[in-house]
Amino acid sequence: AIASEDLKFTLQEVLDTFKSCLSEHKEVFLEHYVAGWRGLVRFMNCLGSVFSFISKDAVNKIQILVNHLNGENGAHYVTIQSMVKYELDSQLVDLTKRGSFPESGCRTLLRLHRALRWLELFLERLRTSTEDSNTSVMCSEAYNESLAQHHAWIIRKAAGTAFWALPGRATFFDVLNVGSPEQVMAVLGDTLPLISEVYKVTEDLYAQNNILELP
Ligand code: 1Q0
Repeated sequence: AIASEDLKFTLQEVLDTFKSCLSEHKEVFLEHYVAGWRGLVRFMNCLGSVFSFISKDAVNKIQILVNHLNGENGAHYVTIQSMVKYELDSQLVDLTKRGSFPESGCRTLLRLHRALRWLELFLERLRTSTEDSNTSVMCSEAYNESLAQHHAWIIRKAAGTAFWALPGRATFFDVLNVGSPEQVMAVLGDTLPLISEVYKVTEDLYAQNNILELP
């Protein structure tokens, strides 16, 4: 296929990537986690330039994690579990205030993890939506229930403004590139449980290690 085909986003593909995140022992492979986010960012880029301040931050965080993965201590970054253990054991994480380790894997991944909760809530709303549902409303409700609680006023304001630029449900489904609305619903139904599971495994890990509020 030609380049434009390769660039084409498909929801199925991204969701499959999240599927491959979990090992049989419920470890989360960082490489696949990051690949899932890459796909989401590609999708967001199709939605227009109002979202570029969001995708810039996401890309930046993805890159930080990729650098850890490809770095000399990359072997410790294969799974989120091994990353957390390594960084905490080696005291490579700022626990109470920002300082020496602004790019720790733990604090960087936590930001994406919180965004994954937004995605879960948003996709759940999409899955149960009807023809006259409003994507901007679904998106801001999901945001207010999740990420907004971790964002300063100015960011909430900017995000809220961007949400109004979201395309309507029909266009949105087209961009997802899966097929008919029924097929979109089916793919969402199959994959949401997987995203929820990745979210839950990560959440439990962070809770056990008491690192859910890293600065
Ligand atoms: C489609 C609309 C996308 C809406 C995404 C909602 C998230 C809004 C976030 C707005 C804030 C971004 C600006 C930077 C914020 C940072 O301050 C913050 C904290 O980091 P730090 O280093 O300052 O402590 N960063 C974050 O909270 C990370 C935010 C990452 C957001 C990644 C969003 C990726 C979205 C993908 C769109 C997918 C569309 C779904 C389609 C279905 C496909 C399965």
